[in-house]
Amino acid sequence: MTINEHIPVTPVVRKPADYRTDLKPIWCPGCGDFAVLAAIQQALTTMQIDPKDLAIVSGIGCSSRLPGFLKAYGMHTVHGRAMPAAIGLKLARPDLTVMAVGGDGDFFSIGIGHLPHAARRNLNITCIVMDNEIYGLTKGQTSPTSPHGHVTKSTPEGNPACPLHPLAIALAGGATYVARGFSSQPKQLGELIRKGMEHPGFAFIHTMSPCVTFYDTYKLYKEKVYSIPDTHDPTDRSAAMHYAMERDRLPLGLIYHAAAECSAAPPPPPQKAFDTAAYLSRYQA
Ligand SMILES: Cc1ncc(C[n+]2csc(CCOP(=O)(O)OP(=O)(O)O)c2C)c(N)n1
Ligand code: SF4
Ligand SMILES: [Mg+2]
Repeated sequence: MTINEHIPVTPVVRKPADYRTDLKPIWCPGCGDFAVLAAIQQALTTMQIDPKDLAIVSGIGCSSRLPGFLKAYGMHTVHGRAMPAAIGLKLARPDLTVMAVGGDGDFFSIGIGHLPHAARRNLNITCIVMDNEIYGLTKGQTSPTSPHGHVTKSTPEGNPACPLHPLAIALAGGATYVARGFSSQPKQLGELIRKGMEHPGFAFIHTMSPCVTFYDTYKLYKEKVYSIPDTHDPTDRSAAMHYAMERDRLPLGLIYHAAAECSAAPPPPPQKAFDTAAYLSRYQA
């Protein structure tokens, strides 16, 4: 018996505030991203994740400032590249819980090529999009989720294009967990994020997160949102696609969750040791 066995060990119990850094968000008062930050803190607290085991990666945008406000490893990368940076990080450090966060411009405009590939590889990454249907940071240009006809500085005659369907893109790519939350319902959002983090494959959480300064959609969203009924079978991808394609209403909750046997990322194929000399010989004249 050692001396240490007589010393009672008090387990560390982390509270939501323990996950916050001293950096104060410079988001506009009322920005939906505050609620997303709080929902992530709620999920981390429920899971009691140790900040040293967590990495949060973002692109560029108001929403992409989020990693700075949370105690974790953080990477504030370049516009549209949160996902490739998160993929590289996850491959290099599979022991870390990895989250990729950012805005609709970041994930669906310049960065759209990366999302379906991360989804089809089913890497164990939680992707949280804060969708305000506008470019907030650059002062209110039309984004790929802005409504048809929307008048902004970049579309003074009205947006000529129709918005894309973020949930459908994630589903079509093969994401094994797909959900939607709303900043005005942070408790539900926190639960959806927690379940996404616990999911062993690629989790996509679409958050309706209004920009009060350039496109205040709180009232509009409150009229459009509804809860996905309990009768929905989340393992049914066709039924999930039906919810994903809705435009006039905004279904909230768990849309798709692959059956357990399809959830986990596939194991990598067996690797041979890399033969540098043989590889370089291919380039010899
Ligand atoms: C390569 C590149 N192109 C354009 C920009 C300018 N830019 C910065 S953030 C942004 C869009 C931000 O919109 P979104 O991702 O929706 O984030 P939000 O600010 O709305 O949260 C743009 C176009 C940039 N930083 N880098
Ligand atoms: S400009 Fe919009 S998105 Fe950016 S912090 Fe302000 S309210 Fe939020
Ligand atoms: Mg945006």
